[in-house]
Amino acid sequence: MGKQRILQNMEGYALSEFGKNLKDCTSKEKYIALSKSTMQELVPNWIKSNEKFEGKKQAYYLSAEFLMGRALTNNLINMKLKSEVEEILEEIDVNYNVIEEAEDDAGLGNGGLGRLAACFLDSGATLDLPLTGYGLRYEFGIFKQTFEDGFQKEQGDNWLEHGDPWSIRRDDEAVIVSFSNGDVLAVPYDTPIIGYGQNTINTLRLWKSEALNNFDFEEFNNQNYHQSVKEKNDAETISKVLYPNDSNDEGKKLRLKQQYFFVSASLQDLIRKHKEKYSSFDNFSELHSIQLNDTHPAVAIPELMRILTINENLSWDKAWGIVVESFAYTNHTLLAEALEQWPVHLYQSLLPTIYDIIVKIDTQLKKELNAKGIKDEELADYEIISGDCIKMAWMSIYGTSSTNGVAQLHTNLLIESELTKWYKLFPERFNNKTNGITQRRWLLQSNPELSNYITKHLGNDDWITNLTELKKLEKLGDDKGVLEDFVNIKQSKKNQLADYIEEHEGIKIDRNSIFDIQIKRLHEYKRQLLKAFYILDLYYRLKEEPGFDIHPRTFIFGAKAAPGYFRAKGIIKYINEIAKLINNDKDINGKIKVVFVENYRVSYAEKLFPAADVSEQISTAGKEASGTGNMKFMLNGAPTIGTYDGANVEIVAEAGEKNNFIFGLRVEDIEKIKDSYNPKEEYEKVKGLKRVVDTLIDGTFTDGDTGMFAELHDSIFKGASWHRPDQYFLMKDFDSYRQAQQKVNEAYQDRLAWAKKCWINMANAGKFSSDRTIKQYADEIWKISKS
Ligand code: GL9
Repeated sequence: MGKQRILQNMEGYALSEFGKNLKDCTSKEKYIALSKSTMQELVPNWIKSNEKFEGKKQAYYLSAEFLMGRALTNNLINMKLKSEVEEILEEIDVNYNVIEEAEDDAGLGNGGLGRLAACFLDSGATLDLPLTGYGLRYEFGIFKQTFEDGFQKEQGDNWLEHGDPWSIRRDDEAVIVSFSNGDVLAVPYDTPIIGYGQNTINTLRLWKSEALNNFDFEEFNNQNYHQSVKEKNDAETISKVLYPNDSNDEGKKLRLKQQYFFVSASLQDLIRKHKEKYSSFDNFSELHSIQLNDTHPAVAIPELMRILTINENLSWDKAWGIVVESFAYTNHTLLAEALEQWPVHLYQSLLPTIYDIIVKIDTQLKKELNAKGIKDEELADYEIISGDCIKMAWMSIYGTSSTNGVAQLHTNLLIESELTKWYKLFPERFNNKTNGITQRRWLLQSNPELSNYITKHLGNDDWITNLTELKKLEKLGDDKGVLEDFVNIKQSKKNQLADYIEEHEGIKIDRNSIFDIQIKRLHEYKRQLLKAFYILDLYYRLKEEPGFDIHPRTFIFGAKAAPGYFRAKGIIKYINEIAKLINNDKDINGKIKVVFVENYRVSYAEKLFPAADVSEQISTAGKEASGTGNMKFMLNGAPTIGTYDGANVEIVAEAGEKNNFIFGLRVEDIEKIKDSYNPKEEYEKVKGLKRVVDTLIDGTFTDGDTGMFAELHDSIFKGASWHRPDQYFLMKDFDSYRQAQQKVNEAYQDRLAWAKKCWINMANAGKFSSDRTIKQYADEIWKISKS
């Protein structure tokens, strides 16, 4: 590929779009010119790639969230163009990093579930599999977070302000989506998903909502200016903003509109393409496999029934067979508050036809259950429409041929407890697909230093598309020279992060301290508050216990709290108060520092994971379905301090218990104690615990009279109508966590022994490539194959 051509394209774009010479463009404009010029290079291959899958079975990933992050570097790497582009830019005196940083994250997701979808697309294209993503093109992604006096504030994320150079609008493929109160237009925007090596380029198709008529001239003439643009505004509201809830179902009408909007548009798209080629639907499920990413797109089940029976005149039974064969469902959580249940009246008023179909599905289910010998009294346990609620999880299991959990422990819990009844009905439908992450973004892109070192020692870069190759490095874990190099690489990533934190958070951190990092959404079950208590205890001991000493530590947090989640916001404020106290206390000599980074997001994560010494995965056992951050730390060589939860279990099984720091109650322990658990006992008994917990109410810190801290205190001792006191067992796990942290401190003293633990974690991360996960989906659920 001609360097000259990329540069020429950039110059041309700068002139025609910005009316400037390239050299006079802002960094943002240069970023756009470079991205557009890259698009010109890849689009011919994209078109070819689409053609090669024609007539073959394809898979479709329906998801309300795709947390893509930045595209430029990822695309250049996958096109194997990155170093060439760096050289081109150098020639015109432009620093690539400045251009890279000019790109806004595409933050169209909340956390793990949305980022998983992004990793899956990368793996699908790299494995040369026909996998298309379908979702919503939110105008505003996950909010921008700032801290004001330690409180989280949210700002709108206007990521499209300067346009998105990576997507192409396709007006010719727009479809109409009908609601009871009118029709809206769904316009697709296509983004190329470039497989590593560029042999396959798949598509992420995101729908934007628009009005059929943007402007009512008659209303305008009658001076009703609001009315004249009302249809436009109402329609555009649907894809305006991502709901910022993590694992919490809000049950809002606009959210239901979003779900139906993108699901209906996507299915109409598939049906139209199918009908262009075939005159019947007999082969529809042989050519399409549609994965439902949680229950968010579960309305696809009645929607496809509607299209097939009403629009296409198929019999109910025939249509039902196609639906069940075509769909598969992934469950991502056991948290009760996340299980979607829609009020019947919302469906009735907004989607009456769909509601009638759900009633029929429910009636059919009950007949089927009766036929299987299940008595009328027991039907309530299964019914999809239950009182005034529609249970989306039940519909998703009944209307698909596969239900999977996202880590072995999670799948076991689904089968043994939450979904036992369903498992007994349809055992063949249940399966596990342990999550994974793409090594292209989470190692090759974010940690080029370690990537080069790995490639050097393996003698090739096969690991980029076959991560289990890393296992061959395990035997170097006793080579002192290797371990020293490894420590130096980690140090350089720590230095880079320290520079970035100094610049962006205004905090100087000790580069030789242990970088102990917890980055994930803020949620009580993830127990950031447990870590806060531990840090405070450490601080008091350092101040008061003569002779108590530790290796310096920097505790780094990154987390957004859902804007309406009062307790989560209280925890952020509390940690920021602790940070203020500790970071300003000269007595402790900088031994510990606490940094809560602002606006944690994918592009920040890329700087944090490679620099970590310790990975914090401390959720209450049984609550974190899988976790995927845990895998990103492991791949970059950080041991886990964590509970036996989610994929932590599998991480430890791969890398060895002795190379990680496992603590706390297990699922079985919690089962045994939960009915008689009294947090007060632990609080009184465990040395130092009272002192730290009391700071929530004794005036040590101020919450600005919001009552946040007292409420956190109540969450531990009082409970509420919806939960028991200390439902996440912070008091019970505190001492065990503290002991595990003490072991981390001791283990770190022996630098080479520590480096070996890190090395073995990295060498055993192969299983956690999303390439492995996607291969399993492709072989076992979708039944799709390479071109
Ligand atoms: C989640 C689980 O909580 C995570 O444990 C899991 O790793 C991911 C991906 O399977 O799914 N389920 C869920 O609702 N979220 C998850 O992260 N929440 C968000 O992504 C907001």
